[in-house]
Amino acid sequence: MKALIIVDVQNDFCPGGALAVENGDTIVPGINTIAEKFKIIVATQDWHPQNHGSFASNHQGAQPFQIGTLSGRSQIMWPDHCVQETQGAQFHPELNVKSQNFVKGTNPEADSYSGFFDDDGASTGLHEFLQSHNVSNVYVCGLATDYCVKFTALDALKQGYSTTVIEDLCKGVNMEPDDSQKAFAELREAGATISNSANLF
Ligand code: VGL
Ligand code: ZN
Repeated sequence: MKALIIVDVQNDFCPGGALAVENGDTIVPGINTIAEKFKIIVATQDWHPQNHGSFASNHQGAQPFQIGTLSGRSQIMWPDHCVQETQGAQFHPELNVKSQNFVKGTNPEADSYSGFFDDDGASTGLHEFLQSHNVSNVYVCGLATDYCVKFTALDALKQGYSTTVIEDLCKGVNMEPDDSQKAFAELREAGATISNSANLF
């Protein structure tokens, strides 16, 4: 079985949001269209408590986009984003897809770029859900290419899924201008297929 994984298409990652990805909203119509090709559709949702340790605001003296530490691991200090129950954490209003949703980043002590496992190794339930539906092939799209899309697709590969990343339906943060290109290269290296929504299957 094939499954579509829609990563973090949430208001805070779209223009006007707290951690806006340039043109992040422009992928929404394309996701709505390809969703019609899938019977199994899952969506991940960054879903942080206000005291989350990835927020610069929760570390004395830290500025957004600096590197700090969280639970002994190197951690980018992000602006507050996707706080549970806020408008910014909601899916983009034009995302018009019925999906099984999985939240991540709920433990204040661990970040979770991956939709499968947080940095402490705790499962979101996504892997178990896909297994229970006999999914062997996943197609990944969403926000952001260089963080949550990348780490979700890398974990999918590690779990043994045949993994395709839909390049035109992803947008990146690009703290460095070529971060998205580097992410696609790394994913290809790890065994992912990088594809286009126009010729998926
Ligand atoms: C993300 C940074 C922090 C993402 C989530 O969805 O790519 N990036 N939290
Ligand atoms: Zn986050």
